[in-house]
Amino acid sequence: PVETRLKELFDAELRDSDKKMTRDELVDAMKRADVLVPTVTDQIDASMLAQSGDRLKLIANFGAGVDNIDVTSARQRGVLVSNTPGVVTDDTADMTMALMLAVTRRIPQGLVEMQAGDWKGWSPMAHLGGRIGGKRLGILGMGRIGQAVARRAQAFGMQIHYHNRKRLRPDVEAPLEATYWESLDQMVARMDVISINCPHTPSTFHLINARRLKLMKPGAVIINTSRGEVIDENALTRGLRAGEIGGAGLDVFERGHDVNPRLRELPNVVLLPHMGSATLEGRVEMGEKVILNIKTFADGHRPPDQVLPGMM
Ligand code: 8YV
Repeated sequence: PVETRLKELFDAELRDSDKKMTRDELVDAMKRADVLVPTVTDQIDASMLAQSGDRLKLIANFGAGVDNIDVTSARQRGVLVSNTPGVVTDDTADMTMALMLAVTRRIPQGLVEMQAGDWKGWSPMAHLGGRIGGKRLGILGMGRIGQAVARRAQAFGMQIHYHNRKRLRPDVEAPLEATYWESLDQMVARMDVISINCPHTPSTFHLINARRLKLMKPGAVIINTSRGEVIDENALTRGLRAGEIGGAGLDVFERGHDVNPRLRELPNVVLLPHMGSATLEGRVEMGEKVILNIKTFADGHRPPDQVLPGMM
């Protein structure tokens, strides 16, 4: 569908979406194309841009996060960058809640028990998890997705707290009844659940490091549907193994799909293969956004979702 539209509209060379392109293949594509459509697994760095020649004019990222692209180098070379914001918001926020409930209500444990045919029947003290209603949720990054998580969590009866580069405007914050924490340390120390919803940038890399993980309340849970690099994954694994952290729900990892094997062994951890935005509807809308960005650019205007250096 999106592929057919791309072919109809442009002289498009389609890739095999299941196959990761090598660095050389990407550079080769960048040399031959006016527009490149990378996904989260395609790293476009400064040296690749330098090798790409003068033809490439737009990198229309298939995804909201642009940490796979060196946006500053692209800008310096006059290559525009666009992304697909908005259309991944609700799906990613839904998955954040799904992970939160999966960890706190022990859904995978129940599933495994049922699949193994091990269920011996109902008993009052079996399968007990923790209730999220009434608990404090600390959202790190109160952008579109963070706010969508806040709205959902509020409906579940959670108390909403957040840390962000800046406090939300009252007209946005008021309906959310969210408490702003200027100090991330102070927020981390007081939350029952922490949700990572900020982009990965040089200033958010390992924002949740060993020191901050140690500040977490005993038994608190951390959820990440943003980018793995925001958490020091080794330190998180140590904290979970030591029982200092109550649990984790992770959709993203520090080294892409190379997941720390120790994380996989932990009972209080739910891992998902980066599927936060993976709905059919969402993927179609992402494709439409990419097409709109390319079409607008081809018509001589700035793409509506242009990303500038420092914007994320
Ligand atoms: C996508 C995402 O699956 O939008 C993002 O930033 O991480 C996901 O929605 C991925 O980026 C596709 O390239």
